[in-house]
Amino acid sequence: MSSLFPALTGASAGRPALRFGDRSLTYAELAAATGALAGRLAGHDRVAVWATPELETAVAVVAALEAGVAAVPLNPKSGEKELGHILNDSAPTLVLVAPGTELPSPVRDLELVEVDVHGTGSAPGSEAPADGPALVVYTSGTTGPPKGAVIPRRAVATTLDALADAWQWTDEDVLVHGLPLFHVHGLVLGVLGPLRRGGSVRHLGRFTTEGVARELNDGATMLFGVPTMYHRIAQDLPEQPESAKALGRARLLVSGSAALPVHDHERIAAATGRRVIERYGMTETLMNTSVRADGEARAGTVGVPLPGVELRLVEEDGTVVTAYDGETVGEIQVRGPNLFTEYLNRPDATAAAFTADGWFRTGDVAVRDPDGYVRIVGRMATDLIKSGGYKIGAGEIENALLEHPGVREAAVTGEPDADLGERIVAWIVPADPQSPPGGRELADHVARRLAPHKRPRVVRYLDALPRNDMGKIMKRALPS
Ligand code: MCA
Ligand code: AMP
Repeated sequence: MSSLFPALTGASAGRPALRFGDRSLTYAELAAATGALAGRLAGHDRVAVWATPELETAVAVVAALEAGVAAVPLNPKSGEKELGHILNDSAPTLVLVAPGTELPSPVRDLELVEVDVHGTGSAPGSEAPADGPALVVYTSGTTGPPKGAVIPRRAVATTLDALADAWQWTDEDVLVHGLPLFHVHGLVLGVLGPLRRGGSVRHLGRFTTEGVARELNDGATMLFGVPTMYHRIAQDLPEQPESAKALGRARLLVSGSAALPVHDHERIAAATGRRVIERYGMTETLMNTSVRADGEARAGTVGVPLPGVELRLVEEDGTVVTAYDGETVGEIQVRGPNLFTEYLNRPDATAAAFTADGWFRTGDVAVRDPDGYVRIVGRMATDLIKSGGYKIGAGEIENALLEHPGVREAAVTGEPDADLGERIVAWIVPADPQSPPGGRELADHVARRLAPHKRPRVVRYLDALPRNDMGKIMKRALPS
């Protein structure tokens, strides 16, 4: 029996597992397809997955997990520089793709294996160890290229079981979402979650309010989204009374990856009669806290620690906060079986991420209400930007901008944005003040090298960047 996905070998054979557009697989079909592919993958160490929002991505990742092989999901929109870094760092031995996919260099140089979603076979019988790697997911830091968080099989299993407890998530649930499949939210929670429960997922390919409403009217019970998606739903509902009714029918509306503004919470509650609940997680920790299905859905909070997760708040001087007063602020530190094991090839970064007594430093700053509800109030690093639910490091974009011949100096900041949460702003000192590079050109430059979601949405030109006596850029002194 599969330890991560019991339903693959259980009594669920004829039940629907996955649906992407008009293509779907039952558990029996999924078991056959992943079994065949797992046989092909056995003996490999790490494989890449070209993570388009398609059936093939789900089959590829489940097959790798069944084979005990670590999967590295790749953003199909990543630019050459970002892909080059991830492939160099993770060194996959092959890449799994949907048939007919045109791959850009440098992925083209890998051995390519097309995923057959109608394949038949059975997975190798041996079980991989619980602390073995399941996924390597790349996540941005404040400076330098993204780091590969190695997520063990144990973390995937425990986080999904903790969420099942918090959300009363069962095999009766049908999840709808339109999240990308190369991050934890869309892949681990949004695909592996329903499959671990023996329930099903319907992926929209692309998020729209209408698509969500259609599925909720047709038997879906839960919705997962980032705040930008809920913001867009809140904007659409006044003109879409039918969508409001459909959302009102959902058993659970869950938001995460960034804070959902209270205004959007309230607009959705007013239009649908249902409250969105928030959960809080990170690539490195999977899920830490959540509002429980049977708890109070209080806007502006991320609920209580999940079963098995130890959470503490620590002040800047190292004092552990003991107060539950809704006021005393500290960094969230966590411990538990939900954590990653390391940043791949980065022992320095791994060591820096933990305290001496083994707590992971999240960098998120919070207070705790008297009943234990956690309220995130900020982030320690101003150089981390959350835009559309994506974590984006300012340093990475600055480096890309500095590679443009028209840029002499560059600084990147995040600015509040009603739709994206934060938007990326590039402050540029042009090489030639008479003909500065255009905003569109710089956005395309970053999108081509890194990824479209990392492109600056606003470009501002300066004669010089504000610097302190040591020559360090003072971002707080940039004109707002
Ligand atoms: C625009 N596009 C471009 C360019 N400009 N492409 C190339 N070059 C350019 N210069 C394309 C974009 O790729 C996109 O394509 C389309 O134009 C629209 O772009 P944009 O406005 O940026 O995007 P959007 O469609 O408005 O996206 C909003 C979104 C998205 C759907 C909310 O931001 C999103 O999917 N966010 C989810 C992030 C996420 O899952 N985070 C989880 C990580 P196309 O439309 O074809 O894509 S956090 C996590 O995992 C932790 C554990 C947690 O707690 O959850
Ligand atoms: P990532 O590394 O992309 O997985 O993003 C993790 C970060 O997203 C966390 O450190 C938080 O800053 C943020 N985050 C995730 N969920 C929430 C939430 N519900 N509310 C506020 N911030 C969140």
